[in-house]
Amino acid sequence: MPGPEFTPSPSSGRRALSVDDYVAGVRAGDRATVARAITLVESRKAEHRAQAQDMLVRLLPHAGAAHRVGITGVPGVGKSTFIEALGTYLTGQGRKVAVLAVDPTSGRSGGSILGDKTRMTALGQDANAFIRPSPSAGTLGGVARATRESMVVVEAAGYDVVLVETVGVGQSEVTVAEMVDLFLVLMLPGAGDELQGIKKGILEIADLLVVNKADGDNRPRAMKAMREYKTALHILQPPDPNWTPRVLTCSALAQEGIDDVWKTVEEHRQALSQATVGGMDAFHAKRGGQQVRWMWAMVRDRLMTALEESPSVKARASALEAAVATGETTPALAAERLLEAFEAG
Ligand SMILES: Nc1nc2c(ncn2[C@@H]2O[C@H](COP(=O)(O)OP(=O)(O)OP(=O)(O)O)[C@@H](O)[C@H]2O)c(=O)[nH]1
Ligand SMILES: [Mg+2]
Repeated sequence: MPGPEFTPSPSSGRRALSVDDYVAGVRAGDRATVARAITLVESRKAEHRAQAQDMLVRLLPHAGAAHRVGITGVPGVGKSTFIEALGTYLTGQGRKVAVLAVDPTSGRSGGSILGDKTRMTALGQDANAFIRPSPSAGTLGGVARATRESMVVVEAAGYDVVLVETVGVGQSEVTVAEMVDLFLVLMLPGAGDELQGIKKGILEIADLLVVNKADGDNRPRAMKAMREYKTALHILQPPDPNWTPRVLTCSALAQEGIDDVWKTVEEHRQALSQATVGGMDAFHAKRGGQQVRWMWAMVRDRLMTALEESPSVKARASALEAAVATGETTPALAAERLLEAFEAG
């Protein structure tokens, strides 16, 4: 059945799937299995983690062919409307589109995308689209891990475009920019000069800015905003030396300018594929760099968790915290003691 799918646990009330079942179902593009495979990667239970990693290793050779596009913008800018327009445009071109989301604030309600089902009615019923709300795993790191691994699942299932939406809370844009090929920021018309409350850092990670709602009375203001963003981007160091960020306008509602957006995504892919970085093409170098940074991020996460859960660290932490707070000892010496306790096990 098309539309957002979610299951509380990979095996709740159903026959448990083996890794072979998952791999075969995902490779066959079976929607129900794809949904369950994503539920598996979202799980934090040790047994599920182990099964998920076995599955992912086998899916990995079949993943990687998709265009990965991150999409962000302030609330109300039109992200859902835009994803609906771009998604249906792409399925109309014969592509298969997966929509994932990174929203660490989504809690248990199933994420922002779900609440927006009304704005994604066509895409939600499109047999060639798969919409998945943000995992409600809590921390940004946990949500990002699940989304990256979900990306492997949908790509191995044959989705050749993956759109990753983020609401832009805290660090989530940077996190999403690190898992996609191109990071697209939607902007509102008419507020270009004051950067409309959007974090300025966002311009530094954008590969493509699209001023949405360029329709009706908004058109002239959208054009003006486009010029202002072009100027603003001009003075910034581009995030990728092989690509100069572009600014476009569109109307997600009227479905205008969507084709130009996609053409630009393809030009970006081509520009990176044709450039060379350290003996490989810049496109694969970018993805490779993302994977390596992600590996180290996971190492840091795991080490921090192990440290925080270490009984010997716990045993000494509060006394050392107190000693640091009252100035009895220095933070550096206390840190030394904690690490000694951790290493001693
Ligand atoms: N005129 C016009 N209105 C638009 C356009 N795109 C979206 N809207 C309207 O803007 C409002 C917000 O659109 P959404 O797509 O829900 O925006 P969003 O960014 O997903 O919002 P959040 O999910 O709350 O972050 C809706 O009323 C849309 O109909 C557009 O291109 N032109
Ligand atoms: Mg929305």
